[in-house]
Amino acid sequence: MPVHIVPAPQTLTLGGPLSVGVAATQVRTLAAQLAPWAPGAAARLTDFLADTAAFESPSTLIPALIFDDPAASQPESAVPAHAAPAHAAHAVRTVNAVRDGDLSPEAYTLALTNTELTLRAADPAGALYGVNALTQALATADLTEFHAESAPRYRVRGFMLDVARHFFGVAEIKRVIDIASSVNLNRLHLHLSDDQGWRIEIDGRPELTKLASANDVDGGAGGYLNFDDYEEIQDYAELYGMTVVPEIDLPGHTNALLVAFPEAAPDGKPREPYAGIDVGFSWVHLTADATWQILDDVMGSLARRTHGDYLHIGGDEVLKVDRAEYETFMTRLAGIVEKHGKKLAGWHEVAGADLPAGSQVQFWTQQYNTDRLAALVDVPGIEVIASPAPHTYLDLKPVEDFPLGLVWAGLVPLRATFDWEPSEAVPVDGALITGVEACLWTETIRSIDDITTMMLPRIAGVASVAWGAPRDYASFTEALRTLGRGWAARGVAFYRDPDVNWD
Ligand code: TNX
Repeated sequence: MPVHIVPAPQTLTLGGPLSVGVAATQVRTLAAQLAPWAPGAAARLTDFLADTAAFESPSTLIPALIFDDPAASQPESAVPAHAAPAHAAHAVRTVNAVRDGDLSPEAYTLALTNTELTLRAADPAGALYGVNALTQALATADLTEFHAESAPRYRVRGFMLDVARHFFGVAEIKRVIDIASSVNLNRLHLHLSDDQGWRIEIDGRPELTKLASANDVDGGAGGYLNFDDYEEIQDYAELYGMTVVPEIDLPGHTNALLVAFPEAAPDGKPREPYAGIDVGFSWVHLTADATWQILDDVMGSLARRTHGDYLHIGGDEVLKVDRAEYETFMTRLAGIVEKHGKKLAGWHEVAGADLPAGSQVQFWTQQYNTDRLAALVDVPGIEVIASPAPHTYLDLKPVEDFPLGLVWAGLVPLRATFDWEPSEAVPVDGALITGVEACLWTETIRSIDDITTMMLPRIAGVASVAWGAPRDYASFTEALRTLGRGWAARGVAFYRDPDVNWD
């Protein structure tokens, strides 16, 4: 079997049979070469070694890796040949990680021959993606010599996690970052507020977390990210090449906000915590001073504490508000985001408001409010992020009788996440599309196992489209088969989609 990698590189040239392997000491050497300029790539290699050393039968799972005593860092000549499978008794002669300014941002090349292993990248992200490819290649049965050249099609490659319907904290979010960054995604969009709960500490507005976070869809304990948590998540995400985009959903999906601040409600009346999964029943008073003082504080706090350029202001499913009043509200909110020095992202209903250059409109469904999308082509500097539900909503069931997930936009089996073209699935001029994002809403998702079951393997399909990987479904499912062995060995829950020949 030749090499199968997800997301697949645009160019993959296969050479002759491989008579060598890569020794664990050499992986450590590679990590040491990467550490000064690509710490995330180095960390991923170190984790990979620690992980695989703990496997029950490491040389079956990672056939091209020659194991040695992890405690000793010996010269490669001292690598004990008996630890290696027959075809890889000898280690490759040299390993090189090269920072190569001629490559484009986030691109990598990776070559393994009978004499050398060479990884090239211009930046830390490219190095990480090269490492992602390397760890998959080493796990391939009957690996051959190969040379891979790869660069992303879309600049924005995202994953959204809803921590509002069910709360997930630092530990779970880090696991999500591990998975998303392993398929070369570079944006983590956190849905931080909804009817059921408010999930982020805000300077000067302690009521939000004190009064409106201790609830979830099941009426459970909920929770929120404090300032330190948020910082820790951003730092971890950045190490692995991901930027956090925080979302505060406005003006709808705001029951929790109104629990904390009834003065921002259209009728000024107190609200109870909400544990159901209906949408469209809540919105803030669109013009009251109380509303705008709160929103200025919220956006200001979030802007100061967010490392990335974007704040996501939601804007979806505001079903009972007059369209013109909604657009006036969104235009004013865009001004507040701009005042606090950030760019705006919003669900596609925000098309129609006055959006500054650089704003990102996130398309999610053909079912609502698509009439203003075609006109986006006339908005200077506007960008579109493609999240069409039938292809990217990982909270939708993959098959009818699945225990988790929703079905409102149909089923999303593995193939639907891989086999689609953004410029066809989104009703805008394809030239406006700068990104693709997978979304995991958590109405029915209650644990990290639920999260990984919905992400794996389907996130690899969306990531392949975002990367612009060649459309070879057979190679894709072969790569997943190899990855699946690793998930099983690590005890990671995943869905065994019938399209993959899982072991
Ligand atoms: C639609 S997508 C929503 C969410 C739900 C999701 C469930 C979007 C912008 N709004 O409120 O959680 O469907 O799939």
